[in-house]
Amino acid sequence: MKILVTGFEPFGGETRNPSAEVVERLPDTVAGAEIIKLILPTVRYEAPRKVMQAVKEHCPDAVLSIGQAGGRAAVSVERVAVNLDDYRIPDNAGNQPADEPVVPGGPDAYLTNLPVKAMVEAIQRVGVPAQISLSAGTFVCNHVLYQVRHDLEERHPGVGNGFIHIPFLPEQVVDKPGQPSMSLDLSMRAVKAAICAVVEGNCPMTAGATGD
Ligand code: PCA
Repeated sequence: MKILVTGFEPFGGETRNPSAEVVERLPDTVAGAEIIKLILPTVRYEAPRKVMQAVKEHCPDAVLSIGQAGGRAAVSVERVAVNLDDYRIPDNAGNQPADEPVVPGGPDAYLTNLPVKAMVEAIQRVGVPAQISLSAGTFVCNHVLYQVRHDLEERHPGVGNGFIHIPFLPEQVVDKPGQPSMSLDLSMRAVKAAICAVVEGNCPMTAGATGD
């Protein structure tokens, strides 16, 4: 089994993005699955385009994207992608769409086809706070989750697709009193546990073929 795991470059004035740091530090194999790593620009159209280029090149069984969700205290396994771009701040190329669809004419939403409950339970079992989330926001992360799923349905049906938001790093909140954070070690542990849950075959597209 092969999983493409993506992280994002820093955005919104931050100098770090824990999602990129987690992805860069992942081992090349988790639970027997080969891990392909990719860091995405935090840019509206460019990010999903890069994901789909990597899908074409590597033919993964699943794509798992990781992003930073400042303000959240727990690791959030996203369940829903909505067809809405409504950016609170500009992305790293200055795009700031308001009330626009991700894909004109596309369905209002997609539900992820990764085993979100098993992923949350796996993360909690390794001692890290985790929850299912029903909103990936309306910024670049949601855009990537929606657009990649849309493109996979069209061009690579059966490939799994999901998203995990992780909190700020402690170093990012030293000047943001009251904001929650999570150490890089804990976020790493969470992402590895979630990958294990995907590999363990709770994932519809891997049922009966749970890894190599
Ligand atoms: N988080 C942003 C985009 C990139 C990232 O890491 C988001 O939640 O949309």
